[in-house]
Amino acid sequence: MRIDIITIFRDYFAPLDLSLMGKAQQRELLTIGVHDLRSWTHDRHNTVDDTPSGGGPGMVMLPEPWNEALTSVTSGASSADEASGADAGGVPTAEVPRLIVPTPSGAVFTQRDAERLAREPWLVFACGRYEGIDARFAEEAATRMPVEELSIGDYVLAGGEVATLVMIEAIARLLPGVLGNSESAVQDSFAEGAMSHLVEGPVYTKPPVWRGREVPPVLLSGHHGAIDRWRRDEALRKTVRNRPELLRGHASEDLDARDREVLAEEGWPSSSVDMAD
Ligand code: 6GU
Repeated sequence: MRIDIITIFRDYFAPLDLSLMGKAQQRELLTIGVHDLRSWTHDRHNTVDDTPSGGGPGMVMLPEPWNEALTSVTSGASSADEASGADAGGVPTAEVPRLIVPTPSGAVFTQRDAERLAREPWLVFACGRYEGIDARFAEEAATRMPVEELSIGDYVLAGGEVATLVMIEAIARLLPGVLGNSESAVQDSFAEGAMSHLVEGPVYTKPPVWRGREVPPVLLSGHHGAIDRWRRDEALRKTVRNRPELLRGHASEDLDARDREVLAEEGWPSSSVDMAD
């Protein structure tokens, strides 16, 4: 997968060279280019924003630098100041990328979106700051490529950079070969499948007793059936306590008799599991 990021703060993306995503890049499973929006300004002050039309607080990003940046990045040409190793280089893996515009007014990014976007060959992230990017930029881009506005949750960040890091990490760890066998993504909380409505329960390692606290004996029993059942019990308990909305409206046919027993112990009204909304 190729990812291009357009931003006025390239330094935000230094963590992409670390750990999992650094290794994915070294192994060429992922190619990331980070581009400075100001490279596509033409005035002495490298202006990227102006006052909002109609008045109001803050500043709005100008559509023209964004359009020039997107045109340049998507035609494979790199700007002069990026010759020093920042350019993703190489031939794009698709004719046209999907443009992601991170914004608190976008649709909420979920594990389903991470799974869907991990199947794309080429993504471009347009990181707005201030009060956002002039809406005509996304309209214009949409005549040339698919565009989606995405938020990472119901709170407001200072710009799209951190949200972009979050989305890229969620996507990159799903790319084939990025996670080792030992850290498979299929069992994650929220991963598609039978357990997608449950968060994961607690985990333990060595020593078996630490400061008088035991690892639950079933985990040391070697009985895989009993271990799986215990893990599901704990996942159900934690979901009721921390994320009841994940269970609410969930199809009751996915719950067995033991599930219902555990939920009842947690004080979960059995009738509400059956309310499919
Ligand atoms: Cl994508 N951007 C900003 N600025 N704030 C956010 C967000 C994005 N998602 C949640 N809050």
